[in-house]
Amino acid sequence: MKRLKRVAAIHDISGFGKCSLTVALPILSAAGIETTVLPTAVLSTHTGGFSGFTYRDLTEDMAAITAHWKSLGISFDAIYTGFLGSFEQLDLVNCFFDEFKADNNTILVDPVMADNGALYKIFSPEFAVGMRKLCERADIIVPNLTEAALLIGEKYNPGPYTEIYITDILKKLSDLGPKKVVLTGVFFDEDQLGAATYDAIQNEIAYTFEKRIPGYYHGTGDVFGSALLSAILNDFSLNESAAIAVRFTASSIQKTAAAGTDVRFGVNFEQTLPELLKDLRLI
Ligand code: PXL
Repeated sequence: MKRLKRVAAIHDISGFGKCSLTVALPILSAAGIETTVLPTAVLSTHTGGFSGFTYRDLTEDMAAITAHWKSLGISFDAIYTGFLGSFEQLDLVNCFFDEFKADNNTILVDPVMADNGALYKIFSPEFAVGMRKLCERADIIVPNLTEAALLIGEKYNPGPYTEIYITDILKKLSDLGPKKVVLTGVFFDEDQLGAATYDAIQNEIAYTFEKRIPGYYHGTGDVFGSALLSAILNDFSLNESAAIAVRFTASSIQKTAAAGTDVRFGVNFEQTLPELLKDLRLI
């Protein structure tokens, strides 16, 4: 029996409204990956559409948690960062990379900060600059098109896109540092939606699409990122991993839409996990 691969997942815990650690932990665990969690904040709900949410910033705990893990001599096969709760946390995550980055592990940064052409209300434009610095150190980044525009300092384009446009964005994102880029929210026509991947070492661009389901479902970026990392750590190539993650996310949204669930509540990834495990050839 081989040892389990281990991920450090650095995201918030939003108690209600499935996203961040409440999806990363179950998805990665189901995919046979040991998941160590470094919570960045504890909220009663995510910030996308609920008013009056509570917010406990855990910035003060992060350095001590990092130091304790270092003292234990543990290592990680991947470091997966998502929603960061404060500007200072960008520096703390940089320090985490200093401590735990190795030649044989992968840093995956999901630069969670914006969607639909706008920065999330709780973030300042300086946060986007700091997030760019974090992306420079990543092996893989997973921005949506709004985040991509902020990272490369271009105006947001709402689409539909062309291959020429997407190729340009992918290459500019990779020029920041990461050798692998997965761009989400890509579509060439209104009926489909998916992701584009760029592997700068192989000089390979690939696309993967599923039928678009109307509506804006919260937490889908985290469902996608967690499934992507699950596939990468199960030794699938970048474009195979993106295809698996697009399928998993679309199928989770489809079940949620069929049930008529409030789009703020998160998607039904739970009953889609068997499909993911089949795609990963784990069952
Ligand atoms: O899914 C991204 C995300 C994660 N965590 C929190 C959020 C959001 C998006 O709005 O508010 C707290």
